[in-house]
Amino acid sequence: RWKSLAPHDLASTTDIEKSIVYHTTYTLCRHRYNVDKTAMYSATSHSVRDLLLKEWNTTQERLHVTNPKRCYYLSMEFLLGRALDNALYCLSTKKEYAESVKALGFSMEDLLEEERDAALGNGGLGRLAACYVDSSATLEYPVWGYGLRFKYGIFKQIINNEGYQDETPDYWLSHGNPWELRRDDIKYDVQFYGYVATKMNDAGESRLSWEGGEKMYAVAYDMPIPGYDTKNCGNIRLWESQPHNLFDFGAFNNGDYDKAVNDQKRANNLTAVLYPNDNHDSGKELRLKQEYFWVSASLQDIIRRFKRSKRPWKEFSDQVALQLNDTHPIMAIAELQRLLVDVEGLAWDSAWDIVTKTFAFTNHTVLPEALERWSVPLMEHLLPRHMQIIYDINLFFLQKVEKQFPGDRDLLNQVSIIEESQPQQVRMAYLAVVGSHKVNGVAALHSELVKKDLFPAFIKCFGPEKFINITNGITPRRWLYQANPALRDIITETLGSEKWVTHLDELAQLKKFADDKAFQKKWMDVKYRNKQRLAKWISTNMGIDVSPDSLFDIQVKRIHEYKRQFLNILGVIHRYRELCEMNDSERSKVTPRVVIFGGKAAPGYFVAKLVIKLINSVAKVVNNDESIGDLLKVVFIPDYKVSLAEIITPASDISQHISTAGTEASGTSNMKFVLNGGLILGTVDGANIEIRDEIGEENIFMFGTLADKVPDIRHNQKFYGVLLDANLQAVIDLIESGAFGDASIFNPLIDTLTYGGDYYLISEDFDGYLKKQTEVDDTFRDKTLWAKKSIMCTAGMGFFSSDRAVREYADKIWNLKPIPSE
Ligand code: 26V
Repeated sequence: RWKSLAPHDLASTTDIEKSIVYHTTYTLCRHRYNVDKTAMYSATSHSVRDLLLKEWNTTQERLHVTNPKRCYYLSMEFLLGRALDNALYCLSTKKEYAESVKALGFSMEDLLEEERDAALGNGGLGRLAACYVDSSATLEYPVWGYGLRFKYGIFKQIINNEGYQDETPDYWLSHGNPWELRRDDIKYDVQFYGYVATKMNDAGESRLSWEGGEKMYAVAYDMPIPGYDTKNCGNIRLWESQPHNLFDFGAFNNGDYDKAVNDQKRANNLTAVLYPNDNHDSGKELRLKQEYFWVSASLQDIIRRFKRSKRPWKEFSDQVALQLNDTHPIMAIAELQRLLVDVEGLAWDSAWDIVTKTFAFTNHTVLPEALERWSVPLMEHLLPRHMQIIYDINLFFLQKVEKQFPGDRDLLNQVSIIEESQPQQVRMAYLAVVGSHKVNGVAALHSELVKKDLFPAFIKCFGPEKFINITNGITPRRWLYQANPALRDIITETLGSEKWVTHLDELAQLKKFADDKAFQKKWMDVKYRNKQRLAKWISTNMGIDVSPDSLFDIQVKRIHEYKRQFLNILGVIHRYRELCEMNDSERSKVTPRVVIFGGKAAPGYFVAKLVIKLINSVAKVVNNDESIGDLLKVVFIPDYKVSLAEIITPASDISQHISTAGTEASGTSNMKFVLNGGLILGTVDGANIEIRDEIGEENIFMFGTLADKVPDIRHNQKFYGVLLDANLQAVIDLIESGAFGDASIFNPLIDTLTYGGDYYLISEDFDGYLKKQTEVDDTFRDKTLWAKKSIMCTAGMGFFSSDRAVREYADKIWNLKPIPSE
């Protein structure tokens, strides 16, 4: 009976229209005269969600029956962006929905713009997680993401009249969220504070037990993740904190109303906001609470599922793989050990064997300030039993090391999970290495630095095989198919099929058209239209007119000193200086340029915020200098986010990825730009290196100090000071002359070049940077050559699909097989 009543597929446009009207009436309770764009977006999304939930259910049923090994991707951040367009493509029903929406009096393009970004992440790390769940769903791997349902995502950035960044909260759920499903029946207790007691278990043995303290509920919200060209549907389960006692009646009756709602307030705060730091640890108690809350709820959920299979504990790691996305979920290692020993009654060694076979750790940064450390007193206070467990993990590990390398006290200090500082600190990355069976970096160079600079002593203990590389990837669905429909269509037309969408290596076939004049023209026409689209956005939203005939030079990413947006804007000032000194005939030979910036600075990162101010001050002067006209424009696009990236990425001629060598672990926007036929101006860092190897060094502009030379240069600067490059000195002089407004405000920024050394090597790399920029200008004037390079860029990007990356994780770490949907 159930089978015959199963919901149907919305095969015809009439069915779709009916379903949309159904949702306006019964989900939104709107009369047909009262349906605006927002309501129509919502009803359409609910209709599409129905289709997804159907796939979700059949996927879960299939997994329930086959009960395969599953992988859980533990990530504090999932930077998903918008869902509707992606879902329509995955369900291959965009055309039908667009027609239906049109028949009801709306345009699909308008509706897509109504959706708020799900911005539950800071930058690359969170967006990577989003790409990986997309690929897992598409490849039919049984993978779920686990994270937190923040009420406020990454803040909204506003550029105020003075050109500074202001932040406002991102209350992304204000109009409801059709893409999530609250599961009131999936709810766990999470405990904090309290003390450790000795108790007898049923077998009469004494066990340590965590007692007292505070409890909160974790309630599950599911977000279906559609796969492309498959009936498989993935899932992200996000936890929301809720008060344990909805209301303290005792306190209320005593007239203490504040206390009565206290629990509620504390619980509501816990998952309220995403920490907006990127690559910087803040060490705040609330953050540690978030981390533990999330891993505790996730592990309870995972263990409940495992127990349903009635298998013995020793088979846990045959059934479960847990991937730790950076150090943020590392408490899961201590928590699983606690659950197995204290609650399930396993012996320490058997439990530890399970733990280390289950976890694997991805490191995403070597910057020391980004590596999490938690003070021992804080951890003892918040998680007393876990602190004991970490001490024991450390003790047993150090005993093993001592046995292996007797008397090597230096080595013991180097690998100790506890740092002997005042107060002592728990080094979370060390706990991750000791508690995992594999540790991976995210690009070839980075994985080498992880071994050489972060964990050299651990190589001695564990051998090198534990440390591997899996180069990042991006999903071609969102970052080409969806963001660049015009390019998608000519690729499909040229290759004769859409196979490339799930087999990105197919793009290599474009190489044979790289010299084809007609194809080049088509190709560059698409680029031009994408530049027009961005120019229109800039004009409409910012009132700045830029010409799509200019070279579009784009740097969009979080604002951070190591990413060197400062170098970029100093280069812009140099260009402006040169233009000012040219006569008309010289100017007529100049390649016109639009330099576009975008990205958020962490609210407490003073120097990064000053870089934004400098960019906007320079933009104001340059853009209003009539003698310069179209030869140079500077634009800072406010509130850079995933949905804006989808417009920006297809529109670059050049994008800049110019971190000091050895600092950018991988970068992923570099891949997105090149996939869309944009060339890179970059340093020999992160994934730039592998991109060069894949597309050919003649198709990328590279400059700058190599990573292995950086430490010596820094060392020498400390001794001899920094002698600024002459062109850089002239640029600084211009800023200090007041050419861009009150110069004194920029002093702290300029000081970073000289006082205590130029840590990010801006002066050292300045000359090489300017020379490459000149080469870019010259090359861009040769339209045929540029078109060829642009085609070769896209054609060489097969390797950087997140499909390839996820397969590598599944084969080298998770030991996971796809579960076909048909
Ligand atoms: C650390 C912390 C410390 C606690 C407060 C919040 C917070 C947030 C983020 C981080 C570490 C972030 C590391 C990170 O985002 N790495 C980036 O990962 C990308 C994906 O692998 C990679 O492409 C970027 O190069 C890398 O910077």
